[in-house]
Amino acid sequence: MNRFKLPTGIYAITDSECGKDKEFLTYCEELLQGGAKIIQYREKSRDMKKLFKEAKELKILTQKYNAIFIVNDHLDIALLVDADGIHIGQDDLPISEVRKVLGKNKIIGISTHNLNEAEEAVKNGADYIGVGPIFHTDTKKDAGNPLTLNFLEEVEKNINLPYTVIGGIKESNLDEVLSRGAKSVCLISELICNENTLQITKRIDEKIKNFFN
Ligand code: 3NM
Repeated sequence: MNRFKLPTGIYAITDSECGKDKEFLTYCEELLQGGAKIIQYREKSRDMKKLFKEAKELKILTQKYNAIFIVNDHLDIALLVDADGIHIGQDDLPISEVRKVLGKNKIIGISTHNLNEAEEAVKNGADYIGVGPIFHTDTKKDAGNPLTLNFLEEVEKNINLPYTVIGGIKESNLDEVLSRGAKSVCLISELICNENTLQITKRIDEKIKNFFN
C-alpha cells in the first residue's frame, strides 16, 4: 500500500477482562460511536471458535462505522475475516513472513519498547508501531517499566513511521502525551473499565480534536 496513515485520535483495543460486565458488541459499538477510527480485536483468553465468531462480528460493526479493523496476533483469524490488518508483538512471526501471507495491501503493526525495536520495525516494513508502555499499566502484566514522556520525544524525533502510544494513557495525562507529538493514542482500561464507555470515549475524542484545531 501507499504509506499508511494512522488516523489521528483514539486507537481502541478490545479487552473483555476490563469489559467483563459489558456485552462485547455493545461496548465495541460505544467505542466506535464515541469516535474511535481504528479498533484492534485483542482477546487473550478465548478459544479459536470464539475468537473467530467475535472477530467476524466486529469486522461487520467496523464496516458500519467506516473504521479500520485490526486483529491482534492471529494471522489465521485476520485472513479469515478479511481484517484490514494485524498487530503483532516482538516474539511473533517476522514481519517479512507475515507480509508474504497478508500481501502488500494489508496493515501490519508491531509493538515496540525501545528505539532499536522501532528502527527494526521501520526496516522490516511495518506500517505503524505501538510505543509503550508510556506510563504504568495494570492491563498488561508483562508490559515492563514505563518508558516515560521523554522517550516519546525520542520517537517523534527519530522514527519516521506512524506510531500510536499505549500504556496507562488516561484522560488526565492525555495533554502531556499529545504535546510530545503523539497523534494516535491507545486507551484500554480508561475507556472499557469506565462505567460509561460511550461518554468517556466521546469526551476524549473531543479533547483530541480540540488539541489539533
Ligand atoms: N500493550 P491500559 S501496554 C496491550 O506497552 C498493551 O506494548 C502495551 O492498557 C505495550 O490503557 C498495554 O489500560 C495495555 O493501560 C494498555
